[in-house]
Amino acid sequence: MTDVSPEIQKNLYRFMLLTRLLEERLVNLYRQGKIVGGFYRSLGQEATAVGTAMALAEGDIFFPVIRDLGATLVRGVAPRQILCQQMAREGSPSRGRDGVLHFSIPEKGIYAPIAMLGTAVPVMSGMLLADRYLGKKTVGLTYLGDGASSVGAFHEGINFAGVNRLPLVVVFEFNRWAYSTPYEKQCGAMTLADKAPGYGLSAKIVDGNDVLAVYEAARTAIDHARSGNGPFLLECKTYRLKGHAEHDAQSYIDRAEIEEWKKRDPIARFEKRLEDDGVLFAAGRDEIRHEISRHLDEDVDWAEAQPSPLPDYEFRGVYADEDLLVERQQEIFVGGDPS
Ligand SMILES: Cc1ncc(C[n+]2csc(CCOP(=O)(O)OP(=O)(O)O)c2C)c(N)n1
Ligand SMILES: [Mg+2]
Repeated sequence: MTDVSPEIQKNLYRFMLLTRLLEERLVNLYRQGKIVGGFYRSLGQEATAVGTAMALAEGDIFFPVIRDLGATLVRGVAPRQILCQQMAREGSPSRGRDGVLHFSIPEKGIYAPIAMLGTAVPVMSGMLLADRYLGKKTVGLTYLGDGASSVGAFHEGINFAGVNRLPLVVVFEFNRWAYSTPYEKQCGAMTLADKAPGYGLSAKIVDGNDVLAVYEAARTAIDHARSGNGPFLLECKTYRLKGHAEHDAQSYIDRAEIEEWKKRDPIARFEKRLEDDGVLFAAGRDEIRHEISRHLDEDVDWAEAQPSPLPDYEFRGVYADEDLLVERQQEIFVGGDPS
C-alpha cells in the first residue's frame, strides 16, 4: 500500500488521462492539417511527466520538453491554451509565435524549453543561483531525454550545479531512443543514473510507467534538493510508444519492442492498481473520462474559432520598447530600405 492520499491518486489518474485524450484530439487536428509545424506525443510516457510535476511545490520552476504536456497540465495550463498553441492561434501562451510546448508562463513556474538539447541544465542552474541570491527556496526541475544527456551543455551545467549545491532536479526520461538513435549508440554507461557519482550527486532509477513510484521518487528528489543537498538525477525508465513526432513511422524500431512496452501502458496499469486498492472503480473512471471528453469538445470548438494573430505580432516582444521599433523592423525585414 502507498501513503499517497486517494485524492492525489485520483488527480494523478485524471491528469494522465487528460494528457492522453488531449493528445488524441491533437492527432486528429494534425491529420486535418490544422496544426502548425510538427506534433510530438508523449504516448506511453504520461506517468513520468505527470508524476514528477505533481511533486513540485508552488513557486518551483521547470522546463518541460517535448514529452511533458502532462506536466504543463498539472501546473494549470488549460487544454484550450495548448490547442491554440499547436494551431498557432491567438489565445495561445506564445500568441502564435511558437508551437509545441515552446512557451513560458512565469507565474506558473513554466519556462520555455530551449531548442538546443541539454542547454536547459546550465540555464536553469543560473536561474536557481539567482533565486538563492534573492533568498528564495525555489527548486528547479528540468526534463532531459537520453539523447539530451549526451550533449556537452548537460555536463558543464550539471558540474556547475553540483559544485554550487544548487536545488536542481534532472528528470531523465529514459525511453531508449533519441529519434532513431538507440541508447547503445548514445552512451557507454549502463544507466543514465551512473553519471551522478562522477559529479558527486545523488540519483535514483524508477519505473517511469508507474505513476505512484514516479511521484514518490520525485518527492524524495525535490526534498533532497530543497534541503540543500544539491542536485538529484531521477532516471525514469519509460518508452515512447509513437515515433519522434507524428511524421515518423518508427520504421527503425522492431515492432516486437513496441508491442512489449504496450503491455506496460502507464494508464492501464494505474487503472488496475486503483481498482485493486479500492480507490477508483470502473464507474468512477467512466465519470472522469466523460467529464474530460465533454470539456475537450468545447475546448476544440473554442480553439478552432480563435483567429490567427495579426502578422505584425511577429515583430512584438523582440525589444523592450516594442511599439517604437515595430515599424523599423518591418522596414528591414518585410521590405524597404535595409540601410
Ligand atoms: C543539440 C541538438 N541536437 C539535435 C536536436 C534535434 N532533436 C530534437 S529532439 C531530438 C531527439 C532527442 O532525444 P531524447 O533526448 O532521447 O528525447 P526523446 O525525444 O526521446 O524524448 C533531436 C535529435 C536538438 N534539438 N538539439
Ligand atoms: Mg529518448
